Amino acid sequence: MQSEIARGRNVVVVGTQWGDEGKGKVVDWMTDHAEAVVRFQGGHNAGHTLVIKGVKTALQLIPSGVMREGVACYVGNGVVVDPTHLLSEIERLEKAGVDVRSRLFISENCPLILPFHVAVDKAREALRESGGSGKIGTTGKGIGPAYEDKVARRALRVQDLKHPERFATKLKELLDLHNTALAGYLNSEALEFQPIYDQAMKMAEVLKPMMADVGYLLHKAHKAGANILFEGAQGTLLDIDHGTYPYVTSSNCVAGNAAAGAGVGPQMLHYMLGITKAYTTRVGSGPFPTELEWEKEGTVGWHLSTVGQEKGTVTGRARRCGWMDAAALKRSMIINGITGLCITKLDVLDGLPEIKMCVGYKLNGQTIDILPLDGDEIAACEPIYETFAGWTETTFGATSMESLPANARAYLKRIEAVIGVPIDMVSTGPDREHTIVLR
Ligand code: 2SA
Ligand code: MG
Repeated sequence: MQSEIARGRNVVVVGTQWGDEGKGKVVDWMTDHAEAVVRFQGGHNAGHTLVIKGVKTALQLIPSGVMREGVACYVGNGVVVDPTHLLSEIERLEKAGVDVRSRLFISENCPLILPFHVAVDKAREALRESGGSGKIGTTGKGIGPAYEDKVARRALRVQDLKHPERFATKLKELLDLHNTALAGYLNSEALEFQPIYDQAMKMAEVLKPMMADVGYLLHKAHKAGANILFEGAQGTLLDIDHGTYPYVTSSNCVAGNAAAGAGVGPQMLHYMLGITKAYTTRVGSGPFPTELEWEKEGTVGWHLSTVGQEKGTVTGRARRCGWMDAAALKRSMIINGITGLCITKLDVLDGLPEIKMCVGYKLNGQTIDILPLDGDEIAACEPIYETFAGWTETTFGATSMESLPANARAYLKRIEAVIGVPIDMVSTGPDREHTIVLR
């Protein structure tokens, strides 16, 4: 919340569904009152779209605070960094006139994503598909394999770029390991050491001025009174522990990880802002109880997909669409300890004759009121819906609750009642100005 930030509270912004809830817009909007924005997990699999005065900017690795002059941007240790991608994102922003390097700080502890991670990610997906187990539908950016190396304690990290010999030794070992898999059961090509090494050393020179002890810098900024925003990527249902495993990403997307992934103590997290789309989308495979038919013209799903422009920011893949799932959100509220909600893309529901919200499920003849933990059970869940009358008026760009149609207000009230968390903010369009602030 902007007012929370104004009162000197640090805010953690997390997605409460399967990502693409509109976190980027909200973070950008809140940076009006923040001095720092920090990413704490994920990598350039994230796609945060910002629209400022009608101009669209897509960010992947760089925190959404970068679009506000003077805001410091931190990439915490929990983020996996592809240096090639990072440099191209910096260049793209600089070409658009945004000053990046002087205020971007990258943790020396970030694990690196290197070319073999991308090769392994893609080859594994191909194998899963041909093997019949079905692919995860990853973004193909090497995220999973990079996190695996981190957990296996053999990752190359940003700090290794400062030590050419150490980098070479570790790279040789790691490349050997991955090449064995690539040229073996992954039916792919082995990669060569020299080009990867040379490229990394070239990039090291450019990255060195941005390498930092991010946790300590954040601690000092906090002590000096700075307001800090922790910017989550993906969403709670894609969390490696709490999501719809194995159809998840490889990091913890929940608010609790903001501290560990940024390198600060949990006492620095004051307000957990959950971002929730007024309906649900999911990109990639995996169970999705409220999914509608969305590829057929004229259907409600088609409406959500086209009016909502539901396409992956990174991969351009069409996102699957469905009704809001308040029973899944309930779990999200609990795991994240959500203080307040921001409902986004309400305007996409404009013009639908009726709107549905899932409030529980039928599973094996029983009624349950929260998303189960077992993926197969989630897939077997039959949603129990409440139905609401829609509205014909436009809500696009609304800036006050009073200006919303009564039916839209009733829908929002019911969301609060079912999931037990107050709505503190509503986003009614992609621009900074398209925002209703309630607290
Ligand atoms: P990965 O690449 O290993 O993280 O993929 C694993 C699963 O996580 C999902 N995932 C995402 N879901 C929604 N949005 C994401 N970012 C992009 C966007 C995605 C895109 O903002 O649109 O452009 O396709 C994101 N990143 C990862 C992914 O679909 C897999 O289900
Ligand atoms: Mg996105």
